[in-house]
Amino acid sequence: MQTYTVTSQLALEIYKSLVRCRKFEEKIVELYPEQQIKCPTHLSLGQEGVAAGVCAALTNGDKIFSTHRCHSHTVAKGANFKPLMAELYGKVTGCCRGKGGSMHFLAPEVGAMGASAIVAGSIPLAVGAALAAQMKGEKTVSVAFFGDGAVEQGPFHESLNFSALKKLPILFICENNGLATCTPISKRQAHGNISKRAEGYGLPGIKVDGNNVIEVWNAASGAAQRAKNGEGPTLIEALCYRWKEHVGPNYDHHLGFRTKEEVETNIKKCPIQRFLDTALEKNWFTLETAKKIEDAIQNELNAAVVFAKESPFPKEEEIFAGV
Ligand SMILES: Cc1ncc(C[n+]2csc(CCOP(=O)(O)OP(=O)(O)O)c2C)c(N)n1
Ligand SMILES: [Mg+2]
Repeated sequence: MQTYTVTSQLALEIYKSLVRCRKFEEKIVELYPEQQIKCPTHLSLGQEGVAAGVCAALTNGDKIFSTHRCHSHTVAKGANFKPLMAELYGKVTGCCRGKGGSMHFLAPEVGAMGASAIVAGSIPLAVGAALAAQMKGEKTVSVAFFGDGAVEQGPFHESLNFSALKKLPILFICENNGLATCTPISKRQAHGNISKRAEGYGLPGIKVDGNNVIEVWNAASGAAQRAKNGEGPTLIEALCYRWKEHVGPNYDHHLGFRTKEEVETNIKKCPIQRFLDTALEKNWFTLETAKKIEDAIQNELNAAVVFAKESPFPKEEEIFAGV
């Protein structure tokens, strides 16, 4: 695999992206108990390295498609906080005019084309976008984000087969957090080696450490280059860890399928802290710059919360519009 060079500018962009993902969801954890956000929210706290690493390898014209766990993907692709936060509050200023909620984020102006809560449901949409780009002769890629649970669904297999056959410009990004709801992968698949499945369909499969943002970015950069060169799709399996419960702002070790110690050990492997340590060590930027980025993002987020809370709900007469 080719190794790309990280510039200071890229490192700053990645750090900004990581912190935007993290702070957006930390804000949800803080606000959820107020019970003004009514929709269920699947948080990707701990998994941000995958979203930020992949999206850093993409251009604005590249398109991503996401899942029920779509916050970080949409934020990392460059979405404005305000319509996302308003969507969580069910407000008319939300990205789906308040009717989609947490599982249906989108920001088409930056290439975040939407999310489906049907497991594996958005993979074929990404394939369709890749086919359209190929037919139009556009030099863009399409990205399907999905979880390890989606690998057990038919659309995953059909999508890999068709994309490899047609050499479509698409990246299949599996966020393997080892869980589908509360069921570990060892109880669902005879072997959980997801990147290996690519071989059977005739495309490359790469396994990366999702806590290592640079490794994710590097693999995605190579795959995007390959796709844009007309060489076809790549499957990237990024190993990651979901810190919070399947859906909601709390921890879930009391349910008995994983221990508190396991969760704590994995939180210590935080992708953001790891990236910051590397960035400081390599002098990509200073701690002072990192703090300035964090403060600016906090202000942007606070303004989004005010915007969301002050925005009106959709009017009753538009209840059936756009659904
Ligand atoms: C077709 C379908 N079956 C079942 C569900 C219920 N469901 C929602 S999320 C989920 C688990 C998905 O696991 P995974 O794909 O690994 O994503 P993760 O939640 O770990 O990010 C299930 C079974 C659904 N939404 N769609
Ligand atoms: Mg999973």
